Amino acid sequence: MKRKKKIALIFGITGQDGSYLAEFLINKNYIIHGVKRRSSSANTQRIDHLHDSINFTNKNFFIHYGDVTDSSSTINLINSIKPDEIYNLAAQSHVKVSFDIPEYTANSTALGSLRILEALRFLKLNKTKYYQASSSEMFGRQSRNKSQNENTKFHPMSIYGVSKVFSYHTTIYYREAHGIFAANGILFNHESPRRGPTFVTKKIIQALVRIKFNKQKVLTLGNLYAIRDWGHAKDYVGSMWKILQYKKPDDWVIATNHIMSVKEFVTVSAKKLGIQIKWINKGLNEVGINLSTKKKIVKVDKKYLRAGEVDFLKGDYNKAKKLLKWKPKVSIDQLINEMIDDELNLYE
Ligand code: NAP
Ligand code: G4F
Repeated sequence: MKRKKKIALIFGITGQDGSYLAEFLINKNYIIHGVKRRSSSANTQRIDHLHDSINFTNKNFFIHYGDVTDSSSTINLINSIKPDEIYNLAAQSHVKVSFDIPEYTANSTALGSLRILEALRFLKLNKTKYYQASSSEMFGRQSRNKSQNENTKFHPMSIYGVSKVFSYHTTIYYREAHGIFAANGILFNHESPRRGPTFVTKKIIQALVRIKFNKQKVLTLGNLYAIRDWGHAKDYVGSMWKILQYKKPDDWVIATNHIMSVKEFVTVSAKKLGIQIKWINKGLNEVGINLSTKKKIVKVDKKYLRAGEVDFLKGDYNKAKKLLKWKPKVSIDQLINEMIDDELNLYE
């Protein structure tokens, strides 16, 4: 007998992770429903190519308007689709922006998960599995040189981080109190050519390529000394699926355990583009000079500094490695190469 195709509902399908997850699930033969927000200009660039994909037909890919700040659309969608798996990737996901729009951030990033989980409880869909996109930003202020794992205490430093802690605990609450298969993936920073342009990796690579082609003079950054554990988004969406296939719902750190500072990321990326940077001065006066042209190409501006900063993130993903058999496949070096190549393609 032919096995029934699984149905996945992805909130946040138009984002970096949503688009890779949709590709991943297409290859696993899922029927995919994605939720997009209404916007005044196109916001589906990351998934438009999927319409031409070999495995795609109008019978297995559906996009719906919706918004996780809107309870009625959320419950109506879940009720009509009755998915086997829900991936909640929807969020106001920019940490710095959460300082400017804290209330909206809490409404989408914190209460969004509550609306979805409460819909599952209300509709008695107790077979539907729920994935929550939790974040290493929840760890917040931590001592340096110590990896964070599933037992590390949270100390969020932004309303984004606080909102993610709310969603993390809400997920566990629905699991323990209402028996829903609800799991948290605590993902460390993950990037790709599809990363939004205001996140630091994409911003750096876009600017350095523009500088190389004389389209931009200077790259202006904030804290050069923040350290992150950067992985590849394509790798990480596989862990989301594995988390929902595990025999019981649980909470999982997903990371690479390799770290790099923002400053090193600039230096390494520039070198790959044939630009040698010499760093001089300190603090807000620190600048990066292009050794061959002697021109200032990197500077610091306090407008990019954060009221609450997370200085050090390094993930210990041993639990996922042991039980989910998940490990990262793409190194930071390969990630930077891919992001640079993608950017260079625009010019060549
Ligand atoms: P992203 O590119 O910013 O995508 C966020 C998605 O959420 C977009 O599809 C966005 O729609 C959608 N969205 C925003 N507000 C919404 C709302 N009110 N209702 C419905 N959808 C809404 O983020 P990402 O990098 O793919 O990350 C995916 C998730 O993982 C996010 O929850 C993020 O917080 C979390 N996370 C990310 C990382 C990382 O390093 N990337 C690490 C840990 C956790 P538009 O396209 O219309 O904006
Ligand atoms: O690229 P970022 O904006 O990412 P951040 O704040 O770590 O958040 C990302 O990762 C989280 C997981 O830990 C996700 F939950 C979240 O959704 C998002 O995907 O900044 C990285 C670091 C920060 O310390 C920031 O202060 O880079 C520093 N930075 C320095 N100059 C800058 C800049 N960040 C940005 N965005 N822009 C700058 O000019």
